[in-house]
Amino acid sequence: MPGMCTALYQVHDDKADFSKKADSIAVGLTVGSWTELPDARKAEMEKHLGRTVSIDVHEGDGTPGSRYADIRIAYPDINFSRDIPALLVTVFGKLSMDGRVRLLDLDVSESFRSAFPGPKFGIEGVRELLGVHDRPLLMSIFKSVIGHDLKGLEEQFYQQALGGVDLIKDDEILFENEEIGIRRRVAVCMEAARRASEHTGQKLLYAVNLTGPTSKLAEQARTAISEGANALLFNVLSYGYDVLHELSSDPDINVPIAAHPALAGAFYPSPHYGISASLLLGKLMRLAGADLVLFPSPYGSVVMPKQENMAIKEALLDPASPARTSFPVPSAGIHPGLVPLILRDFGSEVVVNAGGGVHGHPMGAAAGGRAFRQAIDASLEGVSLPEAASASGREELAAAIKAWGVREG
Ligand code: 1AE
Repeated sequence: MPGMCTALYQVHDDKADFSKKADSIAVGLTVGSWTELPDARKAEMEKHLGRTVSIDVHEGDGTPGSRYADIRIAYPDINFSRDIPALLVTVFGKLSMDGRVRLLDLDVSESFRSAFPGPKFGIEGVRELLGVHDRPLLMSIFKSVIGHDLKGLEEQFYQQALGGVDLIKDDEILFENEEIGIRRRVAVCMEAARRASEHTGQKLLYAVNLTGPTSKLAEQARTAISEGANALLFNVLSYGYDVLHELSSDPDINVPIAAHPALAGAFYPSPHYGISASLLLGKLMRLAGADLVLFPSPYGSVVMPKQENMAIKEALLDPASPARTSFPVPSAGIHPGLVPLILRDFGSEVVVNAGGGVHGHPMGAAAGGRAFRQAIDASLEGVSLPEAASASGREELAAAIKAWGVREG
């Protein structure tokens, strides 16, 4: 629809007249009131008026809570500036607190979208930086770093890198401190990456956690990059999508940005309230410029229903969007025994990501990375993990299977 952004809501109500409800949203979130306006004023306000596009009522089975409607409302672009905060406050600001209403999806107009260049690197750009085009990528999470000195951190980084991972990301709870502040951390970790690459022959991206006051983030990112940082991690939801957009469209911040989903559980899990996972962690993250997006998987320790997970993947990869695609990174409680499931559901355009599944390997973190790489290779060859693990040279995978087992489905 030209010049309109369209929101899809699910509204639960046992008795409501959903047609009235839709019109009250369309009017209430745009011109405020309509029928009471004199004709002359109506003519002036017409261009600002929201429109009910569709109402799909599901009467339910009569049990309380089973009746709902999917309601689509279109909002004229001229009502809001071309930024995500303005869009979200328009379509779901006050409404998010007004009854059992959930924002399922948003379709932005071409004009709105044109303000967002999207991911600077995307899947192809990240693959290009790493020189890896023929397999899923592997990321390891820097774990238990609080309380470590620089030396301990460097060693932990080196062990992860030695295992053949493609990316290492900071833990999202690692903030600035005297001992391992971003500048010092980047310097020693990138040196450890260089040493490890002499053994692995691989390139590696280190996604360093960008933290602190919003006004200092861009400067902090530039400092990290000047010390050699080649990727960033960002807790998007605690700062807001607009901050990600600012960082990702800053020409000086020319490294991929990985979006962490911290706080997402405050928005998506309810069937009645909040924002759907695919919009929150899929469409909006890509629009705001995330090159990689982490989210809970359907298989690990923090579980998201598979249908919602697949909807995030679709949003990140949707070819209908002109933006570069963002890498899906299903995470939390991932171990090598889950790799066949991840590849079955996500295909090759995925980053397998693990913290405990790397560091908790019985033979150490380097072996943890190798076990994952062996699991990825076996899955790509169509060989079952137990069979692959019985081959010589894959003792790391055998040990991982003994520790964590293999999930079949
Ligand atoms: C959904 C985010 C997962 C994450 O950030 C994290 O640290 C996971 O750690 P593990 O793999 O569960 O140890």
